[in-house]
Amino acid sequence: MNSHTVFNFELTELQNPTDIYIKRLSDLKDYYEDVPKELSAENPILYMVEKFDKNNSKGHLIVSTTTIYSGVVGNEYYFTSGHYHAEKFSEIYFCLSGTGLGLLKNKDEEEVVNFSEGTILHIDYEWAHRIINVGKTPLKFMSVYTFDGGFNYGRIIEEGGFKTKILKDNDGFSVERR
Ligand code: PAN
Ligand code: ZN
Repeated sequence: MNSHTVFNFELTELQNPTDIYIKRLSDLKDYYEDVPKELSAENPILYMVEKFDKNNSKGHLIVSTTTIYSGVVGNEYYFTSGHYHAEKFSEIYFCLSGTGLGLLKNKDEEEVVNFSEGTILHIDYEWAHRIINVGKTPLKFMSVYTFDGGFNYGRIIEEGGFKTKILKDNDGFSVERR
């Protein structure tokens, strides 16, 4: 195994991931405005994360891919939880396939940016980040971030959550602010 190679573009796959996990609706139910009972019982997989975390210690980079499946919970398209980084370390997201949006939040300020195949998103460390799949196919992106940055999921909740909602609107989407 060549331990320096982490990604194969032809397969759009991480090589030898060190960790794989899935997130189901039950893990994110508090993030959605309306969770229909039937869907809650079905408990679909919303996204899957594969990580290549070679050293798991200070100073190292982590590479991961996230695949967000296509679908809605109530009227809201599937999205990642979103988080701030615990420390001042930025991140790069690279969209490999699919059609989506990035939602960025810095305290009361929120921004929506296009995030579809070919987009590279530079996420400044001050901004919480969430990706939403607004397409009919899975949206897959690569992220490159530091071990040192860490994760802070609680701060978004303390701030009252993302105020921007990405809703299904006929065949497309609409952006609403609460
Ligand atoms: C990403 C995310 C991944 C899943 O690797 O952790 O896409 O999203 P949530 O962590 O918000 O559920 C990243 O931003 N790392 O820092
Ligand atoms: Zn992050």
